[in-house]
Amino acid sequence: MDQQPSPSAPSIWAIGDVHGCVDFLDALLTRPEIADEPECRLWFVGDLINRGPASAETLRRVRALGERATVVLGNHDLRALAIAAGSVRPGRRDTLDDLFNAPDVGELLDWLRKRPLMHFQAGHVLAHAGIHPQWDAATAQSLAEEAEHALRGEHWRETMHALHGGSPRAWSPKLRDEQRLRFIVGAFTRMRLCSRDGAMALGARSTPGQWPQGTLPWFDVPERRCTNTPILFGHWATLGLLVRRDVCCLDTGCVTGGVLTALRLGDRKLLQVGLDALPASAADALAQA
Ligand SMILES: [Mn+2]
Repeated sequence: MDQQPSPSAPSIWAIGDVHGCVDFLDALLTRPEIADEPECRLWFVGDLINRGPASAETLRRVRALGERATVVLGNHDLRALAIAAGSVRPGRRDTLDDLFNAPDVGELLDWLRKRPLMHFQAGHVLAHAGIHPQWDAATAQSLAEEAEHALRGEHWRETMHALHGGSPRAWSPKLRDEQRLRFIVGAFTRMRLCSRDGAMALGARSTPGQWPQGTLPWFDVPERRCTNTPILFGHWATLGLLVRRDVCCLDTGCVTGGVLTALRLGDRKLLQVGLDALPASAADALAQA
């Protein structure tokens, strides 16, 4: 499960937040480094949808990759599920109409809500926002499974209702019921800044240089537990590309004028596609969106 891939194993590419930008995704997947290895694996950091123009088509594209694709849930993926469950109303910045009006919306959302919150394989961890500093990989995996179970079952709409509301800032294994669920899901999908004791500052200004006093990125919290397994995450476009031994942020903001990034796990080769890699018609449509 957590072994390094053997030299003959297929490459694994971790891919940043797509946010409905299916043209960026298509351009990335046709790059020869990926297209010439049809067996390679594609790990998506979540937030496949919303904000961008083509949420339904993005979900169809990734779902069609079958076992080649591993997807973890992001906060925008959960937001679509919350809207579908009637827990929240769409806001001005949501661009999910193409998904909700799609003939296959039911299938696509059922597929989406059965994705995990965390994936641990080939000596790497994949999670949308990261791994809470007080959790080691095994603890995180077991907490992710608790929440995944609640999202996968037939009572998933009740789970979405329970997620709506304030989360405790500090983790305690004694948290129960919706407080526990909200903390777990918040850590995996929304965390950016924490205080030095590991309390999450959800909703704090997270643009570098504007962090509230006393907060720091979750991955720089002293005595963080999951440091021996590199963590691949997204969710933090203002932080942008970060490639360290222990953490890699791959959200490079393709939906806000940036690029879509892929990182190959074995040798950390980077691939990026920007507007200039798109067909002119797609670039025009995005510029007008
Ligand atoms: Mn996100």
